Amino acid sequence: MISLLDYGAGNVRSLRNAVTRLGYEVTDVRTPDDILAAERLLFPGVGAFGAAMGRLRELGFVEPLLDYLRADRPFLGICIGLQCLFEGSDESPGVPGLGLLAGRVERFPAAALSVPHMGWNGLRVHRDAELLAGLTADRFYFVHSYCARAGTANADWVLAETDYGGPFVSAVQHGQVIALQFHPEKSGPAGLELLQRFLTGTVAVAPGFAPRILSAPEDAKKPHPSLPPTRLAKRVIACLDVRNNDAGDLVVTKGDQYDVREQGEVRNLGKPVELAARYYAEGADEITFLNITAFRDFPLRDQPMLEVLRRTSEQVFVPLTIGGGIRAFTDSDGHRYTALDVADEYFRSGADKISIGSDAVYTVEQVRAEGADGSSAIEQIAARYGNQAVVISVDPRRVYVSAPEATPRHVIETAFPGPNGERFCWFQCTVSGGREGRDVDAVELARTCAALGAGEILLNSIDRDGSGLGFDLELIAAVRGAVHIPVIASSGAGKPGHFVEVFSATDADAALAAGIFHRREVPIAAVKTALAEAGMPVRVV
Ligand code: 1PR
Repeated sequence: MISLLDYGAGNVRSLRNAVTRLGYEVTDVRTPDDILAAERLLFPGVGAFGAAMGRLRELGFVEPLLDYLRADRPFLGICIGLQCLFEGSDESPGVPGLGLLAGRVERFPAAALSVPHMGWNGLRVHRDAELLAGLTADRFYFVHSYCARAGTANADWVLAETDYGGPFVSAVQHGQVIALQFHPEKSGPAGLELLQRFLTGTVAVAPGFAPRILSAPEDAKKPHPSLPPTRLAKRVIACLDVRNNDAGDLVVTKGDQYDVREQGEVRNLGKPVELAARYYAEGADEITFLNITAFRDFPLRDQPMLEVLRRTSEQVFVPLTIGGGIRAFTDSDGHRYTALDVADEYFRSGADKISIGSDAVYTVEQVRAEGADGSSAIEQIAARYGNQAVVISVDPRRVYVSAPEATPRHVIETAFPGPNGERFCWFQCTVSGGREGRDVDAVELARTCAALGAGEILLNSIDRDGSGLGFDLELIAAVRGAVHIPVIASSGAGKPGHFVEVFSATDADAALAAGIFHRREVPIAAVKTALAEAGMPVRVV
C-alpha cells in the first residue's frame, strides 16, 4: 500500500496511473496521522511552492512530515516535492520550506533559456546509488521553472545534477528519503523502472554495478569527474487530430491545410487510444490530442473523448496534451461553465497539459483593447495548474503584403514570395479550426499569451499542414525569437531531414508531426536517428 500526499493543489492523476500500472494500490493521506502510519510516502508536489507549503501547513502536515523524514522512512518527493525539502524558494518569497536541506530554490535565468525547463534531460550522477543503477544513461522528463543548486552544505544529499544553463540538483537521496526534480511517472520505461524500485524497496542491481556506501561526505562534494554536462533533448511529438466521422465514431484524422475530408468523407487513420499506445512504444517524447471539432461542440459533453484520454493515460507514460474547446460555455439549461471547468475535466481525465486555440486569439484581442484583468482562460488555468500546463495552439496562415508598412501586424521579409511576387508577409491567426482569420499575428499572440502565463507554444501552419514540404522555418524563427517559453514546431514534416532542418535553422524546442507517423511513412525512431547523426541530443528508447 502506497500513501499519496495529494493535498489538492493540482493534477496527480498521472502519478496514480503509474503506481497503479505497477501493481500497487494507492491510499490518500487525509490526516496528519496518515503520514505517520504510511509505509511508503509519495509526495508529488504539484502547483507553486507557496501553495504547496501553504496547504501542508493548513492541513497540519508539516510536523508529521518532518518527523517521518527525520526517522528516515521511505519517501519519494517529485518536482515541487523535491523543492519543498529546501529552506525556501524565490517562487514564493517569505514562505519557508521544510528546511531539511540547506539552500534556496531559484528561478532559471529566462533571458538566456526557454523557461520552463521542459523535456528530456540526463543525470550526472555523483555517487553510486542502487536507485539509479543501470539508468544513468537514460533521460527523464523535467518540467519546472525553479531549481535548487548543489553546494557543500547539501552535498551529502545530492545524488545527481542536471545541466540547463548551469548545473542544478535533479535527485537527492539520504537513506530512504529520495526526491527527484523530474517526473518518473512521465519518463517512459526508465521512469517506471525507477518508480518500481522505490515502491518495492528492492533494487535490481545492474551487472557490474557495485553498491558503495559513502565513507565521508567529502566524496559527495565532487561531481563525477568524467561526465560531460547533460543536454536537454529535442523533443519529437506525435499529434493525433481527433473527431467524429460521419458514422459517429471517434477517429484519428488528418487534413491537408486543415481539410480533413477526402471525396466528402472524413479521413480515418485509426483509433486514438491504439495509435497513442503505438507512438508511446515507438519512442514519441510526448503525445498530443487535438479535439478538432470541439470549437463547435461542448467538449464536456464529449464523453468518448474524455474516455480516450482516460484510457490513454493508463498506458502511456509520457506527457499527454489535449486541446480543443477550452473556453467558457453556457449549455442549453443555462448552466455556465468556465474554461477552467473544461480544463479541470481534461486534467482529471489524464491530461498533463491542455492546449488553447481559438480562445487565445480572442483573449489577445481583448487584452489589446482593455488590458489583462486575470479573467482569461490562460491566467486562470496557469494559476491553478502552473504555467507548464498551458499550451497555446496557434493556427496561422500567411498573408502577403507588398511592404511592411501595409499592415500594423508583425511583418517578415520572406524567401518565398507571394502569388503576386510580394516579398513580405505576416502570419494571421485563425479561429475555429482555420475557418476564420482574425486581425492578430502569430508573434503578437505568442508574446501576449506568454506574458499572461502560457508555458509553451504549439505552432502550426495552415499553409504547410499535410504538405510534407517541411516546417515553415520563417514562421518558427519569428515566433521563437519573440518569446522565452518553449516553442513546438508543427505542420509540414515529410521526412526525417525536416526535423534536422528545423532544429538546425531555428531554436525550436520540439517538433511535432502527424501524417507521416499515421501513414507509417516514417518511424519515430528514424527521426531520432537522423537527429542523433546530426549531433543533436535526443531521447532513445
Ligand atoms: O480552437 O481551442 O477549440 O482548439 C482546436 C484545436 O484543433 C486547435 O489546436 C487547432 O490547431 C486544431 N484543429 C482544428 N481544426 C483542425 C483541422 O485540421 N481541421 N488541426 C485542427 C490542427 C494541425 C496539427 C497537425 C500538424 C501536423 N491540425 O495538429 O497535426 O499540422 O500535421 P502534418 O505533420 O501532417 O503536416 P480550439
